[in-house]
Amino acid sequence: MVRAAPLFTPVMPRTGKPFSVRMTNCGPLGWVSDRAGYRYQATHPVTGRPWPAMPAAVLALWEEITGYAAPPEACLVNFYGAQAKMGLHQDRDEEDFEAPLLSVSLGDTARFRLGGVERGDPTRSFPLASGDVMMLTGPLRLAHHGIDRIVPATSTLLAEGGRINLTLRRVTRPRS
Ligand code: MD6
Ligand code: FE
Repeated sequence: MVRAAPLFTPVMPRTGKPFSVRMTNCGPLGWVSDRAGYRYQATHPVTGRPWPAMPAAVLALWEEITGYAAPPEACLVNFYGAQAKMGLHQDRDEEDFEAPLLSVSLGDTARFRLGGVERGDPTRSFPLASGDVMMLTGPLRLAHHGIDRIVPATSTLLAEGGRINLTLRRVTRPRS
């Protein structure tokens, strides 16, 4: 998949500061960030090509865990080297906040931080290890969250180390 849609380095809106995490996507829509802002789009920001299809196993996992009536439209793939982290944020670029968010962690363990809907709410942190699947739904759908750090050499899944996280999202409101 990363052969068809290479990892790119997103930058922060306005400032252009690069993320430490590299990204790609699969599915009909992909999440991107550049100086113009955060958004979903149907094509890769560097190659201009449509994102590769979502693997059947990923669609099946969404169906099994979320039971949501419509399939996910975006699978964001985050790649973390040993030094990468992700600041506290909400996932709120979707139209549909009714749909859960589903994440799959692969490779080295990460220290995940979870807060509340308000930015100043208390936070707690816990490890996400390779194979962990986490759903943010209900009152946690809009909770702040981030990755404090990667714990190096905690998995042998990726030959060169690091961590991959898949985040599956429904972006548009399914029509009823
Ligand atoms: C990560 N995850 O685990 C970053 N977002 O690398 C997220 O930003 C995330 O894990 C929404 C729902 C679940 C998540
Ligand atoms: Fe997120």
